[in-house]
Order: sequence, then structure tokens, then C-alpha cells
Amino acid sequence: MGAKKVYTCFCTDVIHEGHLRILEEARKLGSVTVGVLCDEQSLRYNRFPTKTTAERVAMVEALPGIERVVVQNEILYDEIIRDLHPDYVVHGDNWGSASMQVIKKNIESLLQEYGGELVSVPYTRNDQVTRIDRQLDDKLMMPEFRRARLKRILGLVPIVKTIEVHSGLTGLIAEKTMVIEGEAIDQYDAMWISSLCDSTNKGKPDIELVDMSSRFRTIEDVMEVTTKPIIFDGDTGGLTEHFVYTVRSLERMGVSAVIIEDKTGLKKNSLFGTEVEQTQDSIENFCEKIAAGKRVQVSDDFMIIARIESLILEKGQEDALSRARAYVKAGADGIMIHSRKKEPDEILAFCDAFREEDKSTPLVVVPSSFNTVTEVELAEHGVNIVIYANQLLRAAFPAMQEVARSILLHHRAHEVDAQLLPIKEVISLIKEI
Ligand code: SPV
Ligand code: MG
Repeated sequence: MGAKKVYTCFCTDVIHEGHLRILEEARKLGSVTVGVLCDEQSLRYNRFPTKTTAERVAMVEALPGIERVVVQNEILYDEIIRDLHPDYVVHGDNWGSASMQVIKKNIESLLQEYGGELVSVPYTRNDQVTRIDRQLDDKLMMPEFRRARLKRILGLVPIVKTIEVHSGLTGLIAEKTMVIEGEAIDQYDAMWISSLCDSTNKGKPDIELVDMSSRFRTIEDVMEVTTKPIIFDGDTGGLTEHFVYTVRSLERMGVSAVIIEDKTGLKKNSLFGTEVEQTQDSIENFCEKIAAGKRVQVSDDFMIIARIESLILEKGQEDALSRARAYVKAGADGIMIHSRKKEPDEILAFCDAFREEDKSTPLVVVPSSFNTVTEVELAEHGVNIVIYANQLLRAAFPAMQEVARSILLHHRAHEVDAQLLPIKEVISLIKEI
């Protein structure tokens, strides 16, 4: 009788004591195959890998006593168990979270079909393991690692899910929110620093009044507590002579992309549409701004995305398309197309037409008013990045207003308490260094 087949999966960039202990237990049971979770699944389920799949495979191959290393392509074990048919799956006993419970049930039900067994090894929690865990997060926060990640994610997922943040706290929400839908685990890929929300949060109108130093301060607040890539709303980019400095600063900070819109003069929020006077920049001028930004950029990672306001200003698809062509030619790394229609039709029509002639330039869409459209539909029409541009701020305002009213009405805070986050949970949101 041959040795029993044992399988364990590693989802890590650094091998520590805990992994070695799992391997030791696995080896006692038979011949060990180790899976390395692929990049795409690592970023959905855990943190973004700081090493490529190939580097992680090589790291595991260097460990002693392993029969084989394979890439696990799904966080759930269906495919890998069907292929390997292991007698044992060995896993740390860190089954506490809801997502880990989904995985545990999945493994158990697959093994049950043929009498395989799940072996849980006590999860190692000591200073070294905690330190390594923290170091990985710290590395992901560093400008050079964070900046490059948007481009990498673009190559990994069908659509990059981006949510608006305007403070450290909203950054934490974007960073940590994870949902389980059936057996799928999901989280946001990137963050959007919206001019509308950054301004509104300061009680100011969205007219490029909040200056760049203040906008940068918001970026810093978010960066200090998060690891995910940042897309910055650069409004019109200002004067070309100023925009080049903005590009350098954003790049240095570790922002992954800036989106600038082709408007000129006093910018107003696009969702006003033609209700207020707004002037679109000339193609020539805007191209020069894009090209100037690209000229001063130092790294290959940073992206300048051109936002087209033709549909907002009711100039039609042809105008939008000719601008898209020109902006890409001028060096734009992506195109954002905006609309304030209730239905997504004009946006989807633009995306289809654009994709007919340009298969690769990333397309960005902000479905604030046409919010019935789904991520799957957008991806089907060639959209690569979806930005939920203002929902967190809009959620906070009515909630805070309601609480303020209730305290005034009842002359005490008792009545609202049930609607509030317990202080203990507020405290646990914030990680100490
Ligand atoms: C923002 O979030 O500030 C934007 C997107 O620019 S929109 O408000 O829809 O114009
Ligand atoms: Mg804006």
C-alpha cells in the first residue's frame, strides 16, 4: 500500500513557525503536496501578495520533505480535492471567522464523499508570527508597493471594485469590509478619493476650492491605516504647469492613478450636468495636459486616466469617442466616461463603441445615477474599473443627522443607543502599532 496522500494549502508570502508546524504534522500522515493559493484568490480572500505566484511556489519548494507543490486556483477546495483526492487535508485551526467557516464546511463536505479527513493543527500565535503578519501589511502600505498594485489588479480581476473614502475611518471600512455570498468571499480592490466627498466632508462646495495640500492630507490619513491602492480624483488637474507637480507628489506618495476631467474654468460637480455653466476643455489643451503629466512621471506604475465629460454636457457619443481616441494617443493610461442619466444605456453604448476600436485601454465607470447596472454587466461591456464614488459619505450624513435630532428631541442619548456602534467595536476597529 502506498503512502497516504496529504494536502495543505499556504496563502502566505513568508514562511514562519506556524507553517513549519503544519508541515511537520502533515508529514507524519503521509506524502505531502502543498498548494500555493494563486494571486487572484489571495487578494479576494486575504491580502494582496507581495510575491508573485512563481516566487511563492519557489519559496515553498525550498522547504524540506515536500513531495510536490501545486497552484491552488480557487479558495474553495472543489477542484484541488477532485484532482488530488487526498486522504488528509491539513489546515491551521483558525476557523473563527465567517469566511474560514465557509472554507471548513467546503473541505469537510468534499472529503466526506470518499472518507477523507480534515486535520486541524493548532494555529501558531506568537510574537514572531504576529510581527511577520504586521510586516506584510506594513510592506503593502509602502508607496512603491501600493502604487504598482492597481496595474497588477487590473490584470487579475474581471472588474476592479473601488469605493469612495474621505478619512482614515472610511479607509478602514474600505480595507476591512468582507462579505460572504453563498460560498464566494468578496472585498473591495481599491479606494477612490473623491473631490465631491473630500469637499463635502469639509463643508465646502466641489469647485476645486479645497486646495491640493488639504487633498493630500486626506490621502495621507487614508494611507496611514490602509494597504489598498488609491485612485485620486484630480478634478481638472488645474493648470498644466501645476498638474505636473501634482503628478510627482501623488506618485511619490504611492497613489496609483489620478483621474482628470476635460473641463476648464470654474469646475462644478458633473452631476449638475447642464443645470450650471460648465465648459469643456479643447481636445488640444487637454491632450497637452495629459502628455505633460506623462512626461514628468518617474515610475512605470502610475496611471493618468482621462475623464470625458461629453455625455454630461450632452455633446453626444461621437464627441466622446473622438476625445477618447485623442487622449489615448496623448498618453492617457485609461479613459473614464461619465453620465448622469438614470439608465446606463449611453454609457454602455459608449463602452461598446470604444471597445470596437480599442481592446486594451482600461475603461472606468462611475455608476452614481445609473446605479441599477451591475458589475457583471459593466465588465461584459469592457469596463475594467467601477467606482462607487460617494456612497459612504451619503450613508453617514443621514445617520448622523438622525442621531443629532433624536438627542435634541429626547434630551438624552439613550433612545439612539441601539442604532450606534458599541464603543468597544469602535476601539477594535483601530489597530495599534
Ligand atoms: C467625485 O466623486 O468627486 C466625482 C464623481 O468626480 S462625480 O461626483 O460623479 O462627478
Ligand atoms: Mg470629483
